[in-house]
Order: sequence, then C-alpha cells, then structure tokens
Amino acid sequence: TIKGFIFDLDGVITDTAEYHYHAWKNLGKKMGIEIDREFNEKLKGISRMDSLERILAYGGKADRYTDSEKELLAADKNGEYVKLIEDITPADLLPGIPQLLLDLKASGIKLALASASKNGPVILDRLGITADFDEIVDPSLLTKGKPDPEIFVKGAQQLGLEASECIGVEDAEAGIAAINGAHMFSVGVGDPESMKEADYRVANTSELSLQKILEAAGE
Ligand code: G16
Ligand code: MG
Repeated sequence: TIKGFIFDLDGVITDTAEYHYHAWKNLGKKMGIEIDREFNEKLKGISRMDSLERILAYGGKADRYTDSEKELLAADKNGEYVKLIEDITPADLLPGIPQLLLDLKASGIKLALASASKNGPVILDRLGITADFDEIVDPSLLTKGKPDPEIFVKGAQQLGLEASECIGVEDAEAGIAAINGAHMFSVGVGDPESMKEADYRVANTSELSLQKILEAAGE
C-alpha cells in the first residue's frame, strides 16, 4: 500500500521552473550563451552548480572560467532568482495542488519534499504549505543530484517507508530517472515527450487526481 508521496517542488508544486529559466537565460546572455526552452529542459531538477557546468559545456566554454569565477556566476544567477521568488504567495500553488494536498492529508498519506533547490524551504513557507510536509530532504547533504536516485531514496528513509510504499511526482527528465532508479512509482507532469519514462503521466498539475494516481499504481 502507498503510504507516502515524495514531491519535486519546481514545476510541480509551483512554477518556479519559469523563474529558474529566466535567471539562467540572463546569466547565459552575460556569458554569450543563448539558452532556449529546449535546452532548459536539460537543466530542470539539476543542482545550481551542475546546471552552470551544463550551460558552459553547451556554450563551448567549459574551460573558460576558474572555480571561483564559477561560484560568482552561480551566485549571480541565484541573486536574480531569489528576487524573483520574493513575491510568491499561496496563490502561486499550481492548479490542482491545493486539492491534491487536501486529499493526501485526508487519506493519511505522508509527504516529503525532494527538491534539488536550496531555496526550497523558503518557497514552501511563502506558499504556506510547510506544515503539510512531514519531511524535507536537505539537498546540501546529497552526494549526487538528480538523475541519481539518492534524493528519493532519502525521502522514503526520512518518512520511515519502503520505496514500494512511495510515489514520486516530477516534471523533469532527470527527476523521473531518479524516481525510477529508486524503484518507486513515478508520476510525470508536463510535455509527454520529456515525461515518456514516467509510469503515469499528466499534461499539467490540474489533471493530478489522487484517486487516479493510486489506481494507476495498482491500489
Ligand atoms: C530545482 C530546479 C533546478 C535548480 C535546482 C537548484 O530542482 O528544477 O532548475 O537548478 O532546483 O535550485 P537552487 O539554485 O535554488 O538551489 P527541483 O528538484 O525542485 O525541480
Ligand atoms: Mg522540477
């Protein structure tokens, strides 16, 4: 039986994926690297420094900057991102998420957050849903980021549950790979092509229904 849901944050609970995109796009411009939406799909769920490395490799500038310059570039991007998330309110919960959280609570299913974002706890607070989560995986303690399963494995451990008792929800290719690698049932939100590895897919969060997900997972 399913006893836990492990959620990605950006692009699933709220649309901060869009803010990450804008902040990376602007940083890319400063470095002479054009970031479009297609390439941005490869950044979703990827940690801040790993994202920067991917962008530099994509722009053919992998060996152009020292480690301390890269730290400054990542801090520059985060500075813009932190400004963009300042105005988040509970109204920024994506459609379908408030109802899903209510249904999960009514069913006694425990919740964990598995976000690669170091800004995750602040965003949950601004959305007013910190108390809904039983556990938050601290991304600074991970040895490997998504697509490695570690963040979802830890989420289940923190909830005191087996992987087979948990469902993971993601909007990123790397995130679905991480859930599948943790041997959990994966729910993918978004473009069918990038979500093709998910066990169950919806086009957007408004289609997320606890009953349908549990049925799809064989409950
Ligand atoms: C998120 C985003 C990524 C971002 C990462 C790190 O992961 O999808 O684009 O690079 O967090 O965020 P920060 O720079 O705030 O630490 P997730 O796992 O919530 O989708
Ligand atoms: Mg995401």
